[in-house]
Amino acid sequence: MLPRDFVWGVSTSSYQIEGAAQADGRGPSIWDLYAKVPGHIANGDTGDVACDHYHRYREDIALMHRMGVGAYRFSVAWPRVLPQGRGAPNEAGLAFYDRLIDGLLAAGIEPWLCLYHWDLPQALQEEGGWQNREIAHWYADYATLVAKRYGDRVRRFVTFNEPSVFSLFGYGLAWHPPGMKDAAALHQAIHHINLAHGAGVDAIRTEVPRALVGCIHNVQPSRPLTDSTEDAAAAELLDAYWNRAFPEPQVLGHYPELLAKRIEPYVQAGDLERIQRPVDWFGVNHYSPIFARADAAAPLGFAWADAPANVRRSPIGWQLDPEAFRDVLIEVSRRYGLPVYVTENGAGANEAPDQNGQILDPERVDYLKAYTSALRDAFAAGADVRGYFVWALLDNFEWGAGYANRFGLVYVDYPTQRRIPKESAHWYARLIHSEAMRGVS
Ligand code: IFM
Repeated sequence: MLPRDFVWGVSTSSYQIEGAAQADGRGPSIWDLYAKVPGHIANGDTGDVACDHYHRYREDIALMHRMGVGAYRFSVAWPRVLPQGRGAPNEAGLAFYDRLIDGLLAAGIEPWLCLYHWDLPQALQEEGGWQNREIAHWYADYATLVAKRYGDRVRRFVTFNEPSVFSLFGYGLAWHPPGMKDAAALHQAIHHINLAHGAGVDAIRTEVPRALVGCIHNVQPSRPLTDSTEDAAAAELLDAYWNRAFPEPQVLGHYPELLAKRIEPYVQAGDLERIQRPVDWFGVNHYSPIFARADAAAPLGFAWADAPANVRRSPIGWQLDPEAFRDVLIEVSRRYGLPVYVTENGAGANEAPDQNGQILDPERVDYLKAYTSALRDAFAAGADVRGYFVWALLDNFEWGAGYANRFGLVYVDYPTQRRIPKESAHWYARLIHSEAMRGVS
């Protein structure tokens, strides 16, 4: 049985839901520019309006309140509070997160504040972005600003969401901004993100001694596409970039063996101590296993592969394997020795309202049932799992897929911005309610 204080939450991120891209002095982010380039995003979608959460956050808090969630993980848009990435803060942007945090607390929902979910200020990209070592200082200053402002009300701070995704997709595979396929740039970025994490942990602790700080890592088994030895080596390398390049230096104080030599040119004396700062918990995002195949022509020597047709897959083609989730939780808990929170898990689909205007999403309900049951199995096997957040509260801007792939518990009718809780939202509310009622007579 899960502990009584187990946290049941939902997650979102700034660029994916806020919209209001030019409101109240927000500066441009790398995603604003990248999304506008034809061919980058399905259907030419952008995050300009998204779910208009910037104006509708009260309604969104009410939705969470009705669902009964205990915690909400959101991210602060760095360019909304520091339009140039550093220098003068934007009071109107800061005030938005005051309103959001106050609204959450009034509804009895704990805010989990993430500092970085990929929307780097464009002004910093123009100075080299994650390739510039100075960014660790820019990031620490930003972390200080945010911690100082909200630390009286927020205790849970996240330095980064999925650093391996935005680094590999942005610098290795050219699927995200800055759209590069350059091994050296990727290795440089990995190291500077790790330095920023360490500097950010220190900055948050200086401002908020009671803070509980963590970083969120996607952890997913990396599988070879075929039985060939080349594909096996490709999967091992993808595993190093995807599952290890960040948690190992941050928590264990070293880079994975397969990457150490590649990153070495960017490492200065004392850097690993700067990176390995004490954290309070470990965030795991997990959806499915991932696949790799050898590709001698690719800058990294491997290519990302779609899940093969002979495995069970979700409507958007991701492998369904709850046992892999269970094993990941057991392994992460053992390996890193920190309390584990599942900060994202959920299912993508392309559903639409039925003739009664209801959203029936049985595949998502089945997914959530299977994955929460796997989580219980991991806990029973000794994994120190303390919370679970569904991705996502709302349908939202799903990066390269635009609005085509829906992950929300709540459906968003984009033309009207009407929110409709799906069958899965009702299921999640019942689960939370029954957990809360456990042992209450
Ligand atoms: O939407 C993303 C989120 O931004 C990061 N983790 C995976 C989700 C689904 O693809």
